[in-house]
Amino acid sequence: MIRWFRPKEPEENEIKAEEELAESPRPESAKPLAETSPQIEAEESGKPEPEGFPATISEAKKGLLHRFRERLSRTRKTLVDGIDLLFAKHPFVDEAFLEELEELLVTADLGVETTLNLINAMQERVRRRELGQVERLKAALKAAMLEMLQGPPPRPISTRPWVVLMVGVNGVGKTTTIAKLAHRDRQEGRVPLLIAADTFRAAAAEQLEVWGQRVGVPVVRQKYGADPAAVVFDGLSAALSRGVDTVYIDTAGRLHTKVNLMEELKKIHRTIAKKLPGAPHEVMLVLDATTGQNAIAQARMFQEAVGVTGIILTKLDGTAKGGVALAVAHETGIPLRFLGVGEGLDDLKPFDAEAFVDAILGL
Ligand SMILES: Nc1nc2c(ncn2[C@@H]2O[C@H](COP(=O)(O)OP(=O)(O)O)[C@@H](O)[C@H]2O)c(=O)[nH]1
Ligand SMILES: [Mg+2]
Repeated sequence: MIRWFRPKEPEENEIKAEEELAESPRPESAKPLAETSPQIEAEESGKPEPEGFPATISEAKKGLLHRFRERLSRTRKTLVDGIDLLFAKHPFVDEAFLEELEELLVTADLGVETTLNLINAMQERVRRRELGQVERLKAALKAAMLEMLQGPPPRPISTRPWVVLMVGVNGVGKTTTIAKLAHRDRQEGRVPLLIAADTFRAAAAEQLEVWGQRVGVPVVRQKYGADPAAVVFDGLSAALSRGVDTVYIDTAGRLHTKVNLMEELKKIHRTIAKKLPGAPHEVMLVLDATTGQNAIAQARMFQEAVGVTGIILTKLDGTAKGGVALAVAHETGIPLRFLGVGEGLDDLKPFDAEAFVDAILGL
């Protein structure tokens, strides 16, 4: 069953969707849309950018960055207040200081292995007495953290349809994150389609449908209890015939039947590859930051079963456990792709190592 959801203003969005699919230049008749977009206006008129226009864009970016930092405030508070306290207690950054810093990093859920790695990176500089001030210590921590977060850049969306298989245990935010990704696609001019392959819970497909309605994208589903691989097969047929740009496949995450879940995911994976050679283009593992170190165990389990290519860490808002991002990246070697910082459609941020480290260290 395919349900096509119309966005609130069907006409305008429909024009947009057609345009987004077409590779030919924007038709004249579509001009009304351009009038609402300062960027298109500036390009089409050939006039120099109006004064103040770049400021508007950077203002918007600043606003987003500000919100991102706000959402990470609990992790930042733990680290920054903790570091300040260490400086108040110790006259020098020495071994005793580092021992306490180690404890602090573990408290912010960086995990033992990742913490030790960071502390080792700092030790040499302590010997050279390079870290006497709080700003220097933070700069050294930042450099060591950035090194840990180095990974391959995300694969650009290079083929149509670009198929993303979303995996993760129950409650981590898979369905919500799919809605956020679809919303992002629409904003960037791509046409997504969603497949409800979590047929295990009756409410799961409905939840995806509600999101589909809200975002204005089609959702392919079957009845409760259907074979998820069959739903995926149907969904991909619809995606191909419709010529959409991106496909997000929502899957079940019940953990108490771990073996079955992994077998089911493998079967879904095989079905996708058979139907569309080269797909899935991303296997995206969703992890909940509030679960702390358990997230790493989950990553290993899914990695073994279906070969994860990217991680989305959710619920970084309102937790002091944001350091788990470093542990996950460092201990699994799987690159972080996006961070979830709230329940709203706009609360998903592409992972930017520097912005993240600055936000948690208060730089
Ligand atoms: N605070 C917060 N809540 C989130 C975030 N992502 C998802 N959630 C919430 O987590 C709950 C479970 O999400 P859901 O998408 O149903 O998880 P699923 O079982 O993996 O599909 C929902 O209440 C979401 O609103 C996030 O980044 N921040
Ligand atoms: Mg779900």
